Amino acid sequence: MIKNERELVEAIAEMREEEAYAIAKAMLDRGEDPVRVLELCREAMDIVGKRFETLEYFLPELMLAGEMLENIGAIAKPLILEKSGGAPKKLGRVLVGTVHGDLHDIGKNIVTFMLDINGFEVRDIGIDVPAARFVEEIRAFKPSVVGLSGFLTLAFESMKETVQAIEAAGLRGELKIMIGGGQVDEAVRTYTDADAYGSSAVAAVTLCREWIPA
Ligand code: B12
Repeated sequence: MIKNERELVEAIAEMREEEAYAIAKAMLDRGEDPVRVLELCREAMDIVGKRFETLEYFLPELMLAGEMLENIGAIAKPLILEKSGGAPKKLGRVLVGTVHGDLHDIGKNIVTFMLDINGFEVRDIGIDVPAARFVEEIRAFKPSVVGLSGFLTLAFESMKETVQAIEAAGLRGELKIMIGGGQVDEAVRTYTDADAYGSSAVAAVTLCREWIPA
């Protein structure tokens, strides 16, 4: 990690809000990759998360960290959009939501944004979405891919239930299911029986490109 990248991660992790915005803005003004800037924010979130676990930080710090990420995202996203040249929507439909019991949505929002600017027609159905609602939305929207997001450990159970509900409704054959969010890995994919997992918004785009050929 180069010097100003490390400074950005540290400023966020140390809750130096104004400094974090100033560094992020300076990096973007210099033309550094906005996707990389978001990735650095995510690394900072991991540090914040660890400090929360060890009781060095509490809920206000989690909230401030989330706010910083959203604010930096608001400056980075238009630049990502500019670079993409505003792709036309024609590739296929993707339904995205955070599963039941989980309110974390910053990652999901980045996934939705990246899919959108890469030419997919995305329907984002929000947070804390019960399995039955996913089934209803699939029937109405007819997506080729469903993306389940979740950060909490309990989200893994909800992801599994959602995959089972989609299967029980007879819809599994018509679509692919991808999962993602902080701690999701291959073991969680196996547990939930999803088709694939993605560790970033870029991975979500790659999976959709694979499954929905242009
Ligand atoms: C910000 C934050 C919050 C904010 C959320 C704000 C918001 N609007 O989302 C607030 C303050 C509300 C919050 C609340 C809570 N939180 Co919180 N939070 C975090 C924190 C610091 C950052 C999360 C984040 O946004 N990361 C950045 C995003 C960009 O990363 P991401 O979600 O992983 O997304 C990327 C990829 O994973 C991927 N991706 C995401 N979704 C998908 C989907 C698909 C299909 C694909 C392919 C890819 C993909 O793409 C994204 C971009 O690259 C994490 C710590 C950490 N390690 O990150 C804790 C953390 C997730 N929180 C935690 C906890 C415990 C809580 C609370 C229970 C705290 C409490 N006592 O109330 C509540 C839970 C509320 C609930 N029911 O959901 C724990 C979870 C522990 C666990 N194992 O379950 C963590 C890990 C902190 C910790 N280490 O203890 N939190």
